[in-house]
Amino acid sequence: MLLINATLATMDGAPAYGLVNEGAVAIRAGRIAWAGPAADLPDEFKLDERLDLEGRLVTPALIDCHTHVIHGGNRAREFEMRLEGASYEEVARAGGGIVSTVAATRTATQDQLVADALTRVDAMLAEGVTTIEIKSGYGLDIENELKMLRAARAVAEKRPVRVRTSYLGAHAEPPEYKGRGDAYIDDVCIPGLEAAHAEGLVDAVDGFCEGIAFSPDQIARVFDKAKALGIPLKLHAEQLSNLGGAKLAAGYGAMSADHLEHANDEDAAAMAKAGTVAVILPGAFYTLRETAAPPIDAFRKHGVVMAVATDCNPGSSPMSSLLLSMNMACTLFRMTPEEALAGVTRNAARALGLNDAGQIKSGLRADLAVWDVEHPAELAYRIGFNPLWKRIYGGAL
Ligand code: DI6
Ligand code: FE
Repeated sequence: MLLINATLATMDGAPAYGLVNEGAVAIRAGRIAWAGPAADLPDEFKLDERLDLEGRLVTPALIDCHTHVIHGGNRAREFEMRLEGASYEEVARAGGGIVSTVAATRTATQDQLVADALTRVDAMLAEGVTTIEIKSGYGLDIENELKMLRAARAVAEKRPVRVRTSYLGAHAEPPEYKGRGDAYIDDVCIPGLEAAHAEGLVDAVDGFCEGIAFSPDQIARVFDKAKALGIPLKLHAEQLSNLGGAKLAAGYGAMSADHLEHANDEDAAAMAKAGTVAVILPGAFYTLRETAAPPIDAFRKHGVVMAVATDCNPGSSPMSSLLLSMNMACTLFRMTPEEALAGVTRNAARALGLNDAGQIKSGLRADLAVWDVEHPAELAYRIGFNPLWKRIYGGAL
């Protein structure tokens, strides 16, 4: 298939979105065979099947690189409590929060979890997403962590989407291990990781390094096991306080450290040195009415690669719109629209360790989004408006 009459935002690292006016994209066998100005199109790519985009904008398809889209139930009641004045941490300490989603996730069947998640996944696909990262972390016992990861894999069988899983056994202490975090890590989290890995369910290992979750020492034990198994790492770090999670993640060569509202200049320097991507999650900042913003200037100064994601979860970010995340990253954190678009394409791919997506470049997967807009800044600019015209997944419309 040949896309003609296209404006391309290639996001290939060239300045100004890598914009190409009057561009063309040739797609063969699910890959981008050629992309560039139509005037330069070689004869061998003048394919018969053509799609005239009438000047519309083509970007790499979007990648949501941090979600908890598989979960049981919802936390609308907790939303009400927080509006009445309770903080996220108070709700968590009172047995609500993550632990209440754990109860709902444990009682749901795998099929129910998938069906429930598909309503949110469909909203993401409708905005041009073709790759979604999905975490476990609401099972918190071996069987239910496996159930969540199997449900995540099943999403990719039900919909045309690529799923990357992250094992998040170190998300919270389940009620039966309350106050016994070390025992939970040894008895459940690490054996659960081994079991999930043996079943081919784990693309990355994640953790929540926080006062209401696990300490850097506890996370390090999970990371040591992941390293021994050869699994790449990610970490929820410095979301509500600075415990040294970003430095820990960088020290282990993690693919990403996520949230980072309380990260500082030193953390940014360590992440830059390690090539650890900063995943910015404005939906959680907004929902929890946080006041400390992630240190975007420090990330820029040190050259930390920045991604943007929804953090779609029932508590701190009940949001399934990646376009809204882009808008929030700009308005709340003063990221530029170009940084936001790179954050959900090229840099999101990097946060997942994918080198075959996130840019319009020959050889990469033909995962593309066609938008009814004139300029790529419009994608971050409008609020609650979806200008997607067509989504192309592996070369198929
Ligand atoms: N940080 C978050 O924002 C989510 N998990 C995490 O580690 C929140 C998960 C939840 O509240 O259910
Ligand atoms: Fe998260």
